[in-house]
Amino acid sequence: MQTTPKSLRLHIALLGGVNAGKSSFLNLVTGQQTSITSEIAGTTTDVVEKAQELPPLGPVLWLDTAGFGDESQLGDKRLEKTLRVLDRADVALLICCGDNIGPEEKNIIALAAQKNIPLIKIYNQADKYQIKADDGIVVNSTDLSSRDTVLNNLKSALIKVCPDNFFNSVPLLGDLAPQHGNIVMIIPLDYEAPKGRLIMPQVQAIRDCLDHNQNITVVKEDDYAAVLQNFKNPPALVVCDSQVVDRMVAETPENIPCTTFSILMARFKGDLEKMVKGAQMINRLQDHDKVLIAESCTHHAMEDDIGRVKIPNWLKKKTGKNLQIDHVSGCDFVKNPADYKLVIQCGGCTVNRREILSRIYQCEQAGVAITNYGVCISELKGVLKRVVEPFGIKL
Ligand SMILES: Nc1nc2c(ncn2[C@@H]2O[C@H](COP(=O)(O)OP(=O)(O)OP(=O)(O)O)[C@@H](O)[C@H]2O)c(=O)[nH]1
Ligand code: SF4
Ligand SMILES: [Mg+2]
Repeated sequence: MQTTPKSLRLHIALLGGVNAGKSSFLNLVTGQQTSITSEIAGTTTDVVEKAQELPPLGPVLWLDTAGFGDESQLGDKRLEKTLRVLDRADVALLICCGDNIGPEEKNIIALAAQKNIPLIKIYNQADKYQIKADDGIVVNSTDLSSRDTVLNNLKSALIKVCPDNFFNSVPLLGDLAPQHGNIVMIIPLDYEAPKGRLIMPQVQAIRDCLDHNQNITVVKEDDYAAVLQNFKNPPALVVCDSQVVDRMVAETPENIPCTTFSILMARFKGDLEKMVKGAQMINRLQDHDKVLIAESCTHHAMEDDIGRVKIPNWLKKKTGKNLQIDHVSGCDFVKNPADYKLVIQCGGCTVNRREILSRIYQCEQAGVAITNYGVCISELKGVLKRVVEPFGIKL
């Protein structure tokens, strides 16, 4: 954990027609040969990612893409990958040849607007073309001596358009307890727990409590009830792994707020209220309804995997219905979520907030209910009402 995880970086996509100079611009701003450039159209064939610190903005992730208007045989496949970048970009930079806004550029502007992604125009190749437009940053990407000026102009443009939540993101849990308040975390160490470490949501929760000057007690589920007895005053909050949520609720007096790590992530990474609303669909599922389980990474599934095995089994048991359950994993999401009655999204620990919001948006557009693992598990175990109370959500 020496470096900021990818998922917390501001994702900046470099978009434009083939040969506009996207990769050259990336190399200029990163000050190194990050991406291959050439005069051959279609040089960048896949998304190139590069992490960088960009003070005062903080950590960013550049996403160099294959250009629009690639006429080659693989052009459509490359474009499909570029379009997917729009599902995780926080900001888009449109790299233009001079100030030419042709059909490809207009298409990119429309796509970014549709997805609500702020866009900054970069008028590149200023040494070749006369640039009249004044609504973008004028650049010659081959002039390495201009790096500082370009970076300064870019930073001020980014600060103007950056999404508010990048600067003022909701804390993971620091706002749920007072300063110096006591927070108990219940972390089971079953065979699914990685050897010798904690998983990212747990580490992030501990860090967030320290950032908010809160005290943390970490226990295993078998010790929780006894440890609770040791508190002179009740703790301000208890957080557990979803797998033991029913036990935590049973052992936690009504006056102590409690929730799960996954529910904290559902708020931090997306929209908790919408995920809670989506979970209500579980009780309305009918025979032959299709349910999609969407995982944001391609981790190696364990024998008793939560998404592959546990949730499908609990879902079938709770509903008593004959459901068709499909899975997707990684950056891919279904083209048409309307085929499904319910989408159950994973916690999304490896992706950014915008990517989860984009999936929520696609489901909303298609009129499909979406929830996430943590919310779904709590609903399936009959304790959702209790674990969303700390967020002021009433069921
Ligand atoms: N004169 C000049 N040439 C540039 C500038 N920016 C890029 N080029 C040249 O234009 C050609 C294409 O640049 P790339 O950076 O590979 O363009 P790209 O948009 O990444 O292209 P694809 O990956 O093929 O879509 C290269 O030969 C660059 O050296 C610029 O500002 N001025
Ligand atoms: S929560 Fe999602 S992104 Fe994180 S490890 Fe699980 S499947 Fe991967
Ligand atoms: Mg390129």
